[in-house]
Amino acid sequence: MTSDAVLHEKLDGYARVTLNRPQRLNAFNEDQHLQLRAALAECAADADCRAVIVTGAGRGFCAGQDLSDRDPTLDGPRPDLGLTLETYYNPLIRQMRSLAKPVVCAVNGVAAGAGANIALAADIVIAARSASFIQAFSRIGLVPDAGGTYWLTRHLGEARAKALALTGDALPAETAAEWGLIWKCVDDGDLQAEAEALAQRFANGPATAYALTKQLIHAASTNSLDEQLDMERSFQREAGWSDDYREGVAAFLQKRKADFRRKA
Ligand code: T3D
Repeated sequence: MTSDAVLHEKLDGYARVTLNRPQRLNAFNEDQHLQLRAALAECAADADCRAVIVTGAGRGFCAGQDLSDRDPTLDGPRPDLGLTLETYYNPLIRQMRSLAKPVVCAVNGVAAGAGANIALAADIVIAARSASFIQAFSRIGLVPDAGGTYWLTRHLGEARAKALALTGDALPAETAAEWGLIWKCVDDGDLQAEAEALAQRFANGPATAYALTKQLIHAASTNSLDEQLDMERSFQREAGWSDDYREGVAAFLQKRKADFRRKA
């Protein structure tokens, strides 16, 4: 890998990972996939990194698969797109979901195709007012991937999921926020500052509780209430044994701000 298809900045307790192929609206080629995966793996392994921002360079967040890598009109066997998903997109989505740290996606512009669904794989999605989410797949004869049918159906319900997926129409960021597909929409000029403030807050927060909370919420959509109550009991037990709990309660009782980043 010789290009800078992904930029990885280590900041104060958190990292910013920027998709960086702006001339193609940060559409994914193999290089960008591999660099993003490597950056996220480094964030996962780095104890000083307690939250991650994913964003895009230039006027778009990500336009999904780089279609200039494909030419289905050429003679020869038809491409196996399932292989691309198996090799690149599915591991990426699983990596983002299982990262034991909050992932904030700052959607700086259009998020189309797999680009939209990669954004939705983050824990918290903040979008610039000018951004939009496009399930562009049907425009080129494909089905939503990178978790699109999962996120849309769970967050929006079948009616809106089907309409967005079948039409491929753009969903403006403001509507995405009103519908509960994303956390919030902010003025373009405020986007990066909002994402940074949130990541900084997570960097200073209780890391164990965040990691456990992510898992609980992921499990909630398929667990029964009984299963979820049992899981909460087990995870609360673990949280209660953490240094963060000790510090959180001590700080409360001493009427001071908790310092979760202190060295134990
Ligand atoms: O292996 C597999 O293929 C399976 C996996 C599939 C996953 C997928 O993501 S499939 C869906 C792929 N993505 C798309 O179909 C979206 C294609 N892009 C667009 O529809 C439009 O670009 C947008 C709606 C996203 C934005 O439109 P607009 O008018 O703001 O920008 P533009 O002028 O179309 O794009 C700007 C440049 O980016 C342009 O290059 P140029 O003409 O200035 O040299 C355009 O060609 C390039 N670009 C945008 N999207 C892609 C792209 N180049 C390659 N691949 C792209 N996906």
